[in-house]
Amino acid sequence: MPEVTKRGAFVVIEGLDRSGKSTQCTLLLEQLRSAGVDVKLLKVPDRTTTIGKVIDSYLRKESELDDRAIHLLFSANRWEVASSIESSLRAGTLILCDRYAFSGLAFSSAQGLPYTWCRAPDAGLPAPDITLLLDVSPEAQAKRGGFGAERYEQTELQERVRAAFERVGDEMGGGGRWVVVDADAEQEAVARELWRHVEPLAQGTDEPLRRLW
Ligand code: T5A
Ligand code: NA
Repeated sequence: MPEVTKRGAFVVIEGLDRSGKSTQCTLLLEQLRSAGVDVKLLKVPDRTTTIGKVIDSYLRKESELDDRAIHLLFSANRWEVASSIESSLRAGTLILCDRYAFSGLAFSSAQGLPYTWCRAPDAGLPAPDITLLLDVSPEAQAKRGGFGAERYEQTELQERVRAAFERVGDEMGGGGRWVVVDADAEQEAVARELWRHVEPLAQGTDEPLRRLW
């Protein structure tokens, strides 16, 4: 058996609601698989776990929770998968994740919780090698199927979330680890742009796995 020298890359797709994350994750998954890459797709929140079910009920407006309580549950829902992300990466599997801690920071700080408080519970999670932020304009977002059904899907809040993502991006700095992609474009154009950034990581990376933040 060949020795595994590179670990798998950790790729995160972030963005506003309806920015096309799930659509693009599916396309990327197919493209990676047809390139022979060992890849696993994750999604946070994972609504199937015990914690995820509480989150799901809150998002569907079937229950109420304090803003801080729901923030901590979103974070706990990531910690539930942290060790399996890490072991997959070490085994050479590419992890593609639909949303991550940046959503937690952007959505909760947009609701008015202090930014540094919001960051704290995710400190120590595996850090992505690249985060691709799908940036959709409020006009394009409102036109997309299903917008408005869930709790955070209001234009004014999404504008604050968009500004919060900008702050997160500024603090993540350069180095190609945070990339803003125009998600108003057609699906195929967005997919091509994502592939341009993901392809160089498809065969793994020699970089040590970092932690947030
Ligand atoms: N949240 C999440 C927090 O507050 N804290 C946290 O820590 C985390 C992790 C649920 C909510 O939870 C919040 C953020 C969210 O408000 P979710 O389950 O990921 O998060 O739900 P959504 O983000 O709403 O995910 P969606 O699946 O609804 O949206 P996607 O995945 O961005 O968009 P997608 O691909 O489903 O596409 C939406 C529609 O647009 C069309 C699609 O066909 C579909 O109809 N579309 C396009 N149309 C035109 N042009 C394109 N390029 C298009 N791409 C897709
Ligand atoms: Na949604």
